[in-house]
Amino acid sequence: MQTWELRAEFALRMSRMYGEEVPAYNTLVEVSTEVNKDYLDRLGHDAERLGSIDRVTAERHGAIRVGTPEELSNVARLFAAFGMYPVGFYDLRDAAASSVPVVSTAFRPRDADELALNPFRVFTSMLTIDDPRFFDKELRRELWDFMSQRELFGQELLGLADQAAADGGIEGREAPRLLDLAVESFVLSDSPITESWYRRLENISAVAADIGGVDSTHINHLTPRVLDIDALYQKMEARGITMIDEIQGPPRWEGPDILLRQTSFRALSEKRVFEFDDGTVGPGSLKVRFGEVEQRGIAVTPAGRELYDTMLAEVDKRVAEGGDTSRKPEIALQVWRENLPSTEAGLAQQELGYFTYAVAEETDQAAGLSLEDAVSRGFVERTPIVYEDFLPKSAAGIFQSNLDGDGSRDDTAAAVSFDIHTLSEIVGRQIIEPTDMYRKQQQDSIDQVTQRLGLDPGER
Ligand code: OOG
Ligand code: NI
Repeated sequence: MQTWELRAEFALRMSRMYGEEVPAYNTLVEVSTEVNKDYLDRLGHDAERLGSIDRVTAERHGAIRVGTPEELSNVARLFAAFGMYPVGFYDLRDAAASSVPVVSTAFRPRDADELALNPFRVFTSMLTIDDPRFFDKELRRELWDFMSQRELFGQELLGLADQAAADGGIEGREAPRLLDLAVESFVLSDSPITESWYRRLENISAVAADIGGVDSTHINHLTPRVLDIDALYQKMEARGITMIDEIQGPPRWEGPDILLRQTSFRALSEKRVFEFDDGTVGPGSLKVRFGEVEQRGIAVTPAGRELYDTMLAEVDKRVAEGGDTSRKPEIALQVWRENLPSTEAGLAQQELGYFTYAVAEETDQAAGLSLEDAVSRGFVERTPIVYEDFLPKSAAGIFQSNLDGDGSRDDTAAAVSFDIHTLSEIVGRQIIEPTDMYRKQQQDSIDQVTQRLGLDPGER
């Protein structure tokens, strides 16, 4: 099996496993498929502007959480077997109002053709044990002790993964073995959780307890992609599944969708086994795993991203001034209309969004034209580049909306600093800055059409 086939099969098996563990996930997938089909029926060919219906229907992202640099570097070894590499750095410690002591990256395919074959990605967070804002000296020592005793991925699995990564695939019976072991490592464990230890961590942060309070890791959620998240939201509520209050990210509006919109349903109670202080072992329950859905839009340039962040801040400001949070979608719509171009052409011309360009008509009449003129005269076709990554503020919102308590954070202590470089060292590979990839993809396509049609290279 080639790398991409392994990735597709891994995504499929993870989906099957998670559907057995959390049946509400299957409902979400069912409704998503319905929504996508309706959307396609309604819009026809235009529905596939941001990805073919086959890709979108199969598309998932997962989320996992690990505890130490060593565990994170093993995740990187494992996912390399599936052609998934670290992209983007997210520091959720400050993005969240409640206590979320993690830094994250996403493992995903990097090239457009690999994404088209199968775009499976996994948002991966690592506990920041040494951050004194969350954990005091004693607890840091205990956390390190606890973590050093557990093994999330066995040597056989890592060995097979290394081999698959080095060879660009794996032969014969080693493929199902690799996949079995890989999926198994994300199954919810039924070994007893030490209750007092779990609760101690939970008082500080539910996320810390989910990571450091148990002796294995598990998939936290798997997220299908929909083409119309508002329709999905309504359909889920109509089925009696309560969604979180808001859709994270950009609002619904009539112009081009940028970046990423996400929503989720609250974590469900799941049976777990506990070991209590008196030595007895018995059943209990935890609420940590939830269902999430996403709608992807156009990737934005650094200027576009700055505008997005400014618009979000402006929305928050106006909502706070008005004092009525239920008006947020309406206010956001207003802010979007005031600030964002209402067409793809506008996004491209103001260099706010990323696009690829292709020759639509072989002609010598395009010689000497600017790229924009060649587009408007129909010689060149412009296609949006889909945003393949995540948003820290939305991610924090997703984490947060699923926590029962806020936990605690001592803001007087100094943070331990992390950035894309320190996390790259931990991961054992250079984490790529998403913008670098989008920019290159756009530029390569511009260079190609410019050369083929003899456009004026100096003019946009
Ligand atoms: C990850 C939360 C972030 C997203 O889609 O932004 C996330 C987690 O809960 O572990 O999945
Ligand atoms: Ni997610």
